[in-house]
Amino acid sequence: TGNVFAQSKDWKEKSIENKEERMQWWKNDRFGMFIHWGLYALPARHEWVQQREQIDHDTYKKKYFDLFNPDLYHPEEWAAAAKEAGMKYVVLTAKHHEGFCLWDTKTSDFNAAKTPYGKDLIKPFVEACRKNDLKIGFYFSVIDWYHPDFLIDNTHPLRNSKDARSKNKDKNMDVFRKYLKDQLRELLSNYGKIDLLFWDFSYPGEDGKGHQDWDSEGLVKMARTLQPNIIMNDRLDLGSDAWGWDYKTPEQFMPQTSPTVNGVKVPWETCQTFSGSWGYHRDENTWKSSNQLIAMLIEVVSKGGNLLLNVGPTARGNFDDRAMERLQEMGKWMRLNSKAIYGCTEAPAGFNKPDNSMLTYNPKTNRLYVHLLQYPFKTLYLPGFKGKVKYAQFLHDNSEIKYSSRSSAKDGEHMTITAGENDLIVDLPVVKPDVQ
Ligand code: JFZ
Repeated sequence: TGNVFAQSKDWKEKSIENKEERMQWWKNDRFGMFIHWGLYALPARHEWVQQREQIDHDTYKKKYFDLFNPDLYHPEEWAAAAKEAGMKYVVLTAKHHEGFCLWDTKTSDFNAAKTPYGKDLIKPFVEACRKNDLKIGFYFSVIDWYHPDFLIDNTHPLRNSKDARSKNKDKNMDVFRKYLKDQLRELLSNYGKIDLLFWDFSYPGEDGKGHQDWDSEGLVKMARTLQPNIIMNDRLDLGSDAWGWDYKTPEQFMPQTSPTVNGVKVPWETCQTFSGSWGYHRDENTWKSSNQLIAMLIEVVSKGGNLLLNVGPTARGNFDDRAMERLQEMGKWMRLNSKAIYGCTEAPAGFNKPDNSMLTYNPKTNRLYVHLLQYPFKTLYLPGFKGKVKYAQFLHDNSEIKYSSRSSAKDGEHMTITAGENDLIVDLPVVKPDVQ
């Protein structure tokens, strides 16, 4: 059976039509975990270390591939940590720019099964996520420093080698494009349902690479064919073509307001790190505090976006304590406050936020959440409040909070309060409840 008309439709058209529906879970869930894991966990000084230090492939392989043996790799622990933090999806680097594949691929020997570890790392990861009801995403780098047909440009470890550059003329990017497709086919055929693809990344221009170099259109078409409901980010250089991506991914960057394309707000996600680099970095001393990370999550949702927060597992395969501590703190906050995150988005136009606060809003339940970044003394003003309030309460214990508005106050009430005509006046306890 099936709708013959629908089946005969152009895949691009179908992909645009289904977008709203396939994006539902993602727009609801709001909070996911990014995992950057590869050979760069061994040097432990940034995932671009091979490029930064201009290390040739053989040296890189001898030092790191030949020693890769993550004896503490238990993806159930990763999944449990994500779940406890309140995250709903996990995106793992199946392959980063270094070209090392975490799965047992037929396309290359530069993969986990050929290291001393000797096994596919993706399969147990996928199983652990499914067991924990986490949606599954693969990050896939179209930049590949390992493949011999990848034309050397400025993103490459050998960018300054005249000898290496001179070999560009003998390279065939057709072979490379086929390689990408063969890898994608494996990833999207051998591990069951995959919910999300994070493409990374295009840099069109002189000495750059863009959609023609990757055959982005062919990649998207293949993904849609193998996994009809998969959702994808926007890093394949497909411009504003609506079939080419589902959401925007500003990088370690908090937009002032929701990003737009042709004047229309689009789904967006900011990916962020704990400490700056994405791969495990032993000596980085720039870790954000748990409170900063919680505020970041609130801010993202208050602007209608998603947060993909990154962990870089160590070369042994575990999350280090600094990461675990932050995930646990976020989980603690989420246990009491996740209602103000899941299913929420920015407040409707006309709702102004009080000083030192952020607003999130659930359009289904029609609830407005006021996040007090700094607890005010006794009185909270919601200026020019447009809504009608039925009830106000704290989120952590559902205890009632009294409120009034000037228009409802009788003469003489609120004598000492100077409030605008429609301001909502909320009476908070002087002592801040002892929760985050
Ligand atoms: C890329 C990677 O190079 C990096 O290692 C990490 O994986 C990150 C998530 O993605 O970095 C980017 C990609 C895109 C932009 C900036 C950094 N961008 O569009 O500005």
